Amino acid sequence: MFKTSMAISPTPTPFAPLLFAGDWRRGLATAIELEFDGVEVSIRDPHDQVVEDLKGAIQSSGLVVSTVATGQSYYSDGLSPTSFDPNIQSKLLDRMKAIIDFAAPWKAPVIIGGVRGKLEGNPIEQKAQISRVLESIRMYTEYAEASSVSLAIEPINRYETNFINTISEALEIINQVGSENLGIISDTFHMNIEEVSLAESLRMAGPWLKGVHFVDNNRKAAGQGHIDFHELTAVLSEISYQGFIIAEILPLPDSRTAAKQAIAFFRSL
Ligand SMILES: [Mn+2]
Repeated sequence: MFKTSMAISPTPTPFAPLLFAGDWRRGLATAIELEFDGVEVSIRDPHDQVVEDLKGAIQSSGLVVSTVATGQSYYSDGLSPTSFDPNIQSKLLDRMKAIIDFAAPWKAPVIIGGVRGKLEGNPIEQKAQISRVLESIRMYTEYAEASSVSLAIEPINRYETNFINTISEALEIINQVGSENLGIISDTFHMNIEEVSLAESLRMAGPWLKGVHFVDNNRKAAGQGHIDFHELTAVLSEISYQGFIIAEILPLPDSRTAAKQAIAFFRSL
């Protein structure tokens, strides 16, 4: 049986696959009530008091932080390591360090998903953006090493970014960065759009796999669409996956119902 987690956010977000966004007390209470093992926390500004409050509450809850998501810095504040602006780079580095500190007590992997932004301009400019991203990831991983935290690149589908859509593209980046504490978070919603075979690409992620967003093709709870999760859990067993299966799902029809659907399905696997 895999450890289970659901993704919450202490801050309200625009349309996003997060439960109880802006109401972490209800999110955490629901995760405890439904007996999830952990929560994924999506953090915008780690210096917000609400993040400190949430950290304390999780520590006294008996739950753990499975993973930490960082996309809000880009989606809400436009901070991305592709930027040529040193002020943006240093503001983001400061945030990533504080997010790594947040993750440290649980050694929870910190996700490099939406935060990496998008490549823009001509091929020469895009090459420079990729170099800046590689350099930034190196800095994040170096900082995270001291607290045994990993960073994890999440491939995201082409309609949301033009940079790292597949597991094999993420593996290429990992190879170029060359840090021991850099891996992959795979997300079955994105994989369903991008990968030739979900099972094969999950197998390929194998030893680098730090987390799995188990979410259906319609971004609802696993089991509410047509992805074959039984096939995928067989692969996870085969690769001796020790991490969490995480419900990073749309709050449909509402957060509580979606969380209940997710945990019921996870238990059926
Ligand atoms: Mn995801």
